[in-house]
Amino acid sequence: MSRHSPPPPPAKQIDALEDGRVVRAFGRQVVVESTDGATHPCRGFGKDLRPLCGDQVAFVRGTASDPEGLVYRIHPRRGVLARWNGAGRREELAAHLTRLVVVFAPTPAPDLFIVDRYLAAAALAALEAVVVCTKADLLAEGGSHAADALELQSALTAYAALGYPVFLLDTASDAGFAPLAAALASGTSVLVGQSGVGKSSLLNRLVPGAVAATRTVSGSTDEGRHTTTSAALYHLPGGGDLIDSPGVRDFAPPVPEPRQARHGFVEIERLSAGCKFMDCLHREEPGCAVRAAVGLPAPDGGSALEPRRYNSYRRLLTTAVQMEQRRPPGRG
Ligand SMILES: Nc1nc2c(ncn2[C@@H]2O[C@H](COP(=O)(O)OP(=O)(O)OP(=O)(O)O)[C@@H](O)[C@H]2O)c(=O)[nH]1
Ligand SMILES: [Mg+2]
Ligand SMILES: [Zn+2]
Repeated sequence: MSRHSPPPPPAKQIDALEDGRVVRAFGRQVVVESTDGATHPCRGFGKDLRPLCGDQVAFVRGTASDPEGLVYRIHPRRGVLARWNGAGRREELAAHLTRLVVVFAPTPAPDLFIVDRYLAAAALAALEAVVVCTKADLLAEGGSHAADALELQSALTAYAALGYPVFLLDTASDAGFAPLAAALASGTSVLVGQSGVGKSSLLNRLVPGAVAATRTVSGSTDEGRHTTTSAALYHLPGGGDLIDSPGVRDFAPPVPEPRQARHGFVEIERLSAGCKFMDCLHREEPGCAVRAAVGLPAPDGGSALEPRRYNSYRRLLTTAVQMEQRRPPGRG
């Protein structure tokens, strides 16, 4: 029996089983949306059943005497966002995703390594990804982060050159929201990024009537505080679903084995076809086409491989090697 299949529900409940989707999850407490659009507070049946936001489930509604419904079964997951948690284990965060919306901003100080790792997570899980730099108002002339404008613009240009749709927005103006909504109009997207970059503010902007809590003190540098504490799914008016997720301080996608780290970086994946050895990890190996390309000009005027991206790859590779060494033998 798979770990998602607890004992079957009592016979009298089987008739009442229906399919739904988890639109909010906090531990074992979840909210399930039935196919008629109504929402039902539920909990997982048995202590091991942990539904995720986005999960497709079979559940039974609550009753007048016990308003909490029960989720009996989680249907097979695909399109999963997962991370390596502090204990070095793979932890799944949201399911049935189509794409990641990777958000950064001039404040809190952007960590493009985290952006790169989310983009790697998307590629490793065969999800699409878009990149959003928000709080553009702070970059404008006279804005408090005008000095960072060039650097953030060039990061966006580099992501666009890699093929990612990029958006520069601020939640106080309308510009740029229609193209972003169009990019999210199919499937399920999830907002990810550092805490305080403005994910919930974007969500409130894209979903009329949504009241996702946002940090009240603008520009607060209290990075330890996470305003959003659990993932929640909303429906976009122009189509598509959007999940708001809690911000992070750091993030690492699970890489099944070190040689797969390159799959997370489109340009490294492409360049590695030219390496002398098929299992090249692009470190010190002779005849490595990836290392040879670092900082070289590309035909389009950019760089064949940005030194920062190569550094991101090397850091993820190091994490993958460490995780492999920590893994107990015989376990995935
Ligand atoms: N100047 C400016 N401030 C913004 C913008 N978008 C969001 N903010 C502010 O940034 C702060 C953080 O916004 P949130 O939406 O709560 O950020 P979050 O990414 O959801 O944070 P967590 O839930 O902790 O991960 C709030 O004070 C917002 O008012 C923007 O476009 N411009
Ligand atoms: Mg939030
Ligand atoms: Zn190589």
